Amino acid sequence: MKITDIKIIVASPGRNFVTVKVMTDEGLYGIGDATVNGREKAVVAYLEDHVVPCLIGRDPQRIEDIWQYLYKGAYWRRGPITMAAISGVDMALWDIKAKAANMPLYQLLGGRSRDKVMVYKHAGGLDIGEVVEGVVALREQGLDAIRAQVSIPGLPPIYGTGHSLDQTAGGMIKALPEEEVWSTHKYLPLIPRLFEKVRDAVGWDVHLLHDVHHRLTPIEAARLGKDLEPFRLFWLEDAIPAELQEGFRIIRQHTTQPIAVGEVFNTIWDCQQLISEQLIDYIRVTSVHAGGVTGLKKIFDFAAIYHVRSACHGPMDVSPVAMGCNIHVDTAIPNFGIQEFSGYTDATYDMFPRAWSYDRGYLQPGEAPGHGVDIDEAVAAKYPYSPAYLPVARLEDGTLTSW
Ligand code: CS2
Ligand code: MG
Repeated sequence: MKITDIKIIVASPGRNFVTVKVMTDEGLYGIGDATVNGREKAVVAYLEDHVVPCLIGRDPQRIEDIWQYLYKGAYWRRGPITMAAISGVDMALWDIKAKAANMPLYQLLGGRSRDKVMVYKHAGGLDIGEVVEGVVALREQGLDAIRAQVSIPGLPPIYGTGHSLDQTAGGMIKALPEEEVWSTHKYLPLIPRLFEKVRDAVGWDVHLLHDVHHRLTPIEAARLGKDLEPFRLFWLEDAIPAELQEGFRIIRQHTTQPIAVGEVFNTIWDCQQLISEQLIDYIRVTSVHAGGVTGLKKIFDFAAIYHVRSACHGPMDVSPVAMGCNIHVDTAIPNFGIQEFSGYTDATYDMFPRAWSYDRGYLQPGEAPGHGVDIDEAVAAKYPYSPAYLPVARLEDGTLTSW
């Protein structure tokens, strides 16, 4: 089998998506996701100028070899743009291989390890009462795991703290980056109060999660972890930026609160220390940003040795193609933890016909050969690229800060 052509399709049915379509001389084709939110065109250029020309004529069945060729062969290793490009190609090649085998992808990964894939969805609001209502509503919709986020009184709502259920993340995603204001001392006492009220409303038989969006220092995160212990959260996510992996030791020394991190990680090297020192409990890498099915499987297998469980990142900017790959991996691995699932716009669902399905808090990969997700190029053509950026965050005195 030979690769004859590779198309890069960019479309915005709500969020911008970069989709890779690998064609072969045997008529089989495969689909991959290569989206990096807010930097989409950098991946398109990397793919079109530097990856596609090198792959024409190669055997698409040599998935590992092509992965190594793109990773080691570039000399410039890792990084979100390179790894998204590799991820998009890798997903498409696994799709082709599983279609050629006439099997759903999870069968090639070892078969089912579970009957269904548990997801969490998000409840947000401008005040605690509104968040509680959102959590109760999701519980009624069958969710066994719910992330709760609230706006900070005295500050305008910012990304990931208020309403985040629509495609613009509550109006925080703009054609140029919005500048937001952050205050740790206003935030820290608020979150335990939020979870006290949520527990009062929905009880203890539901998993509750919280995302800090990298906004704290290690000792602040340790404080928050201790304060949240009475409410037994499933996890505290992205409490600190993770460039400094040993920062997590400080959090660990102070609290038994389970810790999750990894949505911006690209390779095993971004989390090797976090995993091998057992500084985290959930690793949140996702197929589109961590090297495709190949990269994800290697990271999760490594994590399994250290009792770290999987938790693929799955917001609206991870396309239904990557979501499909995640669900197949989630179904097959022994150390599955949870899958984030925000859902998509109707236009996004129209653009990506798929075998996977969602029902009352759980996902299924479906039984179609391959990863089961396709792209309708006629639908994609109706939704051209539209610039969209995540916000930036400043302290109240104007200092630029992490988020
Ligand atoms: C978030 C995301 O899903 C999450 O946990 O952190 O909304 C994240 O901010 C975006 O995917 C960034 O592109
Ligand atoms: Mg997050």
